[in-house]
Amino acid sequence: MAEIIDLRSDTVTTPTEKMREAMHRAAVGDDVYGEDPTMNRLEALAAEKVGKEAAIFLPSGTMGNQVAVMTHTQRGDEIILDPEAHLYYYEVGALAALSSVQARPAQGLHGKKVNVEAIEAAIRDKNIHFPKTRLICLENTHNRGGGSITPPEEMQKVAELAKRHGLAIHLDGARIFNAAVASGRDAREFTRYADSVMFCLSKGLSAPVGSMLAGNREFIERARKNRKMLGGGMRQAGILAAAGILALEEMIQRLAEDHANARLLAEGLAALPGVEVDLAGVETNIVAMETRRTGITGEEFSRRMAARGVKANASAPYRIRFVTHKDVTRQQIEKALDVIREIVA
Ligand code: TLP
Repeated sequence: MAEIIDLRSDTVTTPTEKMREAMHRAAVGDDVYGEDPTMNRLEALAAEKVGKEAAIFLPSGTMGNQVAVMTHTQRGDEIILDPEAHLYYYEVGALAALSSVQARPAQGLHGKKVNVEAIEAAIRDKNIHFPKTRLICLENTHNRGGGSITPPEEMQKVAELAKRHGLAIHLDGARIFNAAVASGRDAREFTRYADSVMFCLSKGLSAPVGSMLAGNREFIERARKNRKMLGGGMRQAGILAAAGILALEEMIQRLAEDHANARLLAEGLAALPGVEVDLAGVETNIVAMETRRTGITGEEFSRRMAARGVKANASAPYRIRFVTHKDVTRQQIEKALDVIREIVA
């Protein structure tokens, strides 16, 4: 079979041999009773990595985000987030369906400069007609922002605003370790400005399944109850936790390779006629390529690449998103560039 170069997402990464070995040997127990020793080890390690008191394992990042919102809010509350936030854009309307909260999108909640004024303007006062603003959601790195990093100093500004207004902050840190590695900072420098943080084990970190939600002990206790309500209480989940422990112990620093590959890809694309890449915006493992000037839609571009063995998704009518990860080599990036060169020629 011809080689497939899969740049659709870092979610496609497969577990390492060492993870499979560890899963095979994992000590397990019933995690709903809190008796799975491997899971207990993962949850403690995860909490430590992001500087929080406690953490729980969830089957997906989506469930992690939604359990967080459910735990922070009450029915009818309003939450402030970026209109491009994963929580709002890609989670099947779960905010409304599961937590009965209203989303208040505010522009510019991510990137080098956060629009603190837009957040402040979105916070409701006590007028009887208004819903209660309860929560601000941030996303770092920002998926639809092309993997952009929001520096800790910008998060701090949001945290100070939230504190003044008595609001909580949830951080969708699906790729927080990409942000940390790319900026040469500890993940805790980012997460200290959030009351709760979700991060994924099964994206760049390559575990087969799972995400973590971390926060203070009392919050995580209530989140555990909400996870159970959604059917997310798992039994011998140590099999999955074993891979998660390796994800956190061994797979973080190597994300730098994915970032170097993304840069290589971005520079190669920027040199091609017709397509456009904002090079300064490529900070981690995501590259957004605009196709409008070629006249080829994102969907059509995606089809033409797939026919030549390169997979990447359209993320807007004239945009392709490429995501680099452990299972794509530097050499494959060069090959992908050859394919794209053929298409735009
Ligand atoms: N993102 C996926 C798709 O859902 C778009 C991807 O391929 O990038 N937060 C962020 C910032 C994410 O990018 C994702 C996954 C999630 C949450 C949800 O994680 P999962 O897929 O585990 O539910």
